[in-house]
Amino acid sequence: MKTDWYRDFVDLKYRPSSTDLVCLFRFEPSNVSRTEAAGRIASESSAGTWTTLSKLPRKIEGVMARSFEIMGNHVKVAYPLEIWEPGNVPQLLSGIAGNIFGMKALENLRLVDVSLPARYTSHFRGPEFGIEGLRRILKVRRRPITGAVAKPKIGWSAEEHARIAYETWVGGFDLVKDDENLTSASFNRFENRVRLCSRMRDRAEKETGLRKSALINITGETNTMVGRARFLHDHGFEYAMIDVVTVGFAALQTLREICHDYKMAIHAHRAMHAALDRNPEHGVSMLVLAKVCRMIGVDQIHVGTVLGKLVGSRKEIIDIRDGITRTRISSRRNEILKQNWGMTKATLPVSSGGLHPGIIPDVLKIMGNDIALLVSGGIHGHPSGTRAGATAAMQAINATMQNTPLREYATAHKELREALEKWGRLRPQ
Ligand code: CAP
Ligand code: MG
Repeated sequence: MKTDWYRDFVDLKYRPSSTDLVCLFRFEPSNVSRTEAAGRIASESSAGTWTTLSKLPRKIEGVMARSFEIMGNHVKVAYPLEIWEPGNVPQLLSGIAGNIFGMKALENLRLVDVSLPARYTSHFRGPEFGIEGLRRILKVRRRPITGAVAKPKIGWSAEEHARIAYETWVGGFDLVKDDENLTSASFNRFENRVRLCSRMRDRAEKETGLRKSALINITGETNTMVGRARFLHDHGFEYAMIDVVTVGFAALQTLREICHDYKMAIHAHRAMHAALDRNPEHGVSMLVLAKVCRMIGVDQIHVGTVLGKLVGSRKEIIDIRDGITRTRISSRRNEILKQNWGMTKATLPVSSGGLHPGIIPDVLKIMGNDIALLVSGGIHGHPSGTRAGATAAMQAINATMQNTPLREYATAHKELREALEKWGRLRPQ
């Protein structure tokens, strides 16, 4: 007697419709055939269970996912749109990134990419501003947007923090950013920091004649974040920073609505992403996480640097960059699915982690100018201090945009010269 119906979820003749949501998985079966493994993935992530049932009405066929293309260890699965509740990211992930990752029949499983149909993405706002809008806020036309995190990560008082912010701004940077693990500490209360930074921002804007802003971390319990976003808005800040993986996508969706009401942009820090995506054989790729964040509507998100201190290959980072900035993406066998973002705005990629003036030209060569560069240790570690460090990084950007080698530019620019003397073209590990 047939005891399971996994193979009913494999249909190699099926061609997905324009409303199907399609996932690309890489899988390694442990004790079953490839075909059965592919069936199990589609089954457990849609309508199936481990055994045949005494009652299985015909209509269930309409809610079953189908593994429709098996290519070695890769499989494409098509999901009917009807099974996804409009505007519910946690529900989507409970399906396509849920129980399937714990199946004994699989040694490893990787959700490589998801193709989100227009009828699904249309229930989300997408970014409020997009890259163009962010550039308008800061009045920065062509060059990369620049920012720095106060370092050490935590320990400064709110007063000291605001002072570091001021030095960063007058050194030439557009943004200062909180670190991912700084929210509200006894020694640096969120409200104090916001108040003091807003005063320093006004002063820096007056002195430089340029727009300055901050990415202040509101991460916390959802209602706390709502209050903090309002507090930032009341102090004239255009952004709220959220650690999007640790707060969870439900909370991010709530905050996206709040930020819409306040016309604020969301800066997405991705702390904890590597717990999900670092093992290339298993887990959820950063590309998927970043696409989900674009769909919900973060305006900027960390994507990596290629050359800095944190993991991320060039190919992976370029694919993420394209996935969050382009309107149309074509499929690439076993690597990328096609995607049409329609009216969804672009999310600005943020490169951060171990950057300093000496490697800025290489990063820009890979990433292009439509990025935010966060240079933190790489300015606060400058021999002449934070302000000179920010100036040196801006000089490195100017040199790169003029196609002038850094060494040559440094002869007339002392800050850059000092930075190069300390770090050269070091690639931090
Ligand atoms: C960078 C950073 C960022 C990481 C995040 C840090 O500091 O503030 O959080 O870049 O990684 O804490 O390491 P430095 P990613 O500039 O001093 O290295 O962008 O890869 O998500
Ligand atoms: Mg950090």
